[in-house]
Amino acid sequence: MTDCEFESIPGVRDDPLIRVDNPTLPSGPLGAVHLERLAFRDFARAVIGTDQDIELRDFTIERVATEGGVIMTLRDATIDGLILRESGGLEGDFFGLIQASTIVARNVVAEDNMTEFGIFHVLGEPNFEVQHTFEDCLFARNTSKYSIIEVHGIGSLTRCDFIDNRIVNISFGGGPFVNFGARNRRLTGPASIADCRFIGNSSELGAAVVLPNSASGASPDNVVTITNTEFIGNTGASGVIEIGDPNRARAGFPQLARLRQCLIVGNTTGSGIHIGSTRYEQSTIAGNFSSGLQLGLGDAELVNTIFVPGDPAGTMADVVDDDPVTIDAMNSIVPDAIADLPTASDIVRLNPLFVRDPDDGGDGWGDNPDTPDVDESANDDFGDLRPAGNSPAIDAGDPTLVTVGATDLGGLPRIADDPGVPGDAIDIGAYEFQGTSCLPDTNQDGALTAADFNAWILAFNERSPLADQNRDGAITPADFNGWILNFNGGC
Ligand SMILES: [Ca+2]
Ligand SMILES: [Ca+2]
Ligand SMILES: [Ca+2]
Ligand SMILES: [Ca+2]
Repeated sequence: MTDCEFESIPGVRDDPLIRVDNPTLPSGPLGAVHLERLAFRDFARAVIGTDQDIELRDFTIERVATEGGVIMTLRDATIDGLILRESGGLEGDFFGLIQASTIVARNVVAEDNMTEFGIFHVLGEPNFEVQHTFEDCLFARNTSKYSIIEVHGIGSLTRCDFIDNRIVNISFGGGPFVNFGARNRRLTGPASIADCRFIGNSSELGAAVVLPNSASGASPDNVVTITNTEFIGNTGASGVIEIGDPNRARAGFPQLARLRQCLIVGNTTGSGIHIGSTRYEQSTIAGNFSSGLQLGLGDAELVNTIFVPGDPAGTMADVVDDDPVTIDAMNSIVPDAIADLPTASDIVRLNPLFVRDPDDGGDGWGDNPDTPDVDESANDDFGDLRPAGNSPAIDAGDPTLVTVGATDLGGLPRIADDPGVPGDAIDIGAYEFQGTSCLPDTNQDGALTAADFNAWILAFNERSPLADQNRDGAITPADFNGWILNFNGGC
């Protein structure tokens, strides 16, 4: 069926508008229901119900007020081009708006919907032979009792944005925005998330991503890889990213997640990044509020990563959970002295000198629902976490981590030498500095004058990274000679 529009005033009926049943199920041959360029507006029942595979292309569904699913198949769904708006209801019994056994979805826009079990919900028992794929999707301002996407197999999520969605479940471990796993068994398969953004979402459990598993469940292959992805201003009672559990991590599954070139800023959670065991590469983590842990449940390894512990700095319980957890760090910047971190020489304990620091305005991130008269999000500034000129992050990373031709989180060249600082390595953090530093210009006015001498003394006394003229990651009297050398060398 192609090129049709269906419009109606709202009415109540049980059957879907399009229903295709194969009476020979389950043994008979199955065909696919192929539907292309169809639009459905203003109905009060499901649009499609079938026991066969469905292939949808260029679909529009608006204001379909069913409390069950909108598109339902017992078999596989392949979707390319779907606009789904202002549809659904919160009281459907165990229905996602789109339900299938296997889902491949591309070019989806889902906005302002309400649903009990999310926008995409996979039926049935976990099957790790099956891959569910989501590419080029936008999920904005949806309200759901459980995850926006819930799959029970291998999940891959590429170029998908989740913005200002709200998950209202408060009872048990459903997840907010991507839940690759079986909710009841708390089992998860391997997953990859790349080039995605999670911004301003809120949930009772993990604020952005929940991938549960258990000691009895998953295989050692179920490492989660999150690449080139931003987590900004999300709110959750538990972690902003919630993966695994610490007991499994410590019992021989040393690495449950690898975060590569990610940005995590301005999130408010009860337990930070809540992952059994994590390797952070080339990432920038700053300005997050956590009343508990900040970096993880299990071991955390930092490589080429900037980690600025967030508020409340004075009362922050831990960076990671208790022993036997360890943190290893290489070529990383962690400005504050933190008990959990080893005093390895390759951790730079200086301010990373971002272009602009994140700032919650002093009243926290996001709008506090307990103060309806005040919008505390109005003064939120998530900053600009690229390195500024003279940043200790510049050319200080381990160059073996990236391949030539790679780009940074902003899409700019990752291999970019700053001729103004020693070395030609890549930078620490998610972004690569593209300009030229002038180290002796300590007052940052673009000129080398006598005033830079007084500015160096001030920087030295304040332990500003601008004082580190010999670029050894520490501020010592030797930097005085370093400044003179650099000044005489000019810029
Ligand atoms: Ca604020
Ligand atoms: Ca560089
Ligand atoms: Ca100057
Ligand atoms: Ca120094």
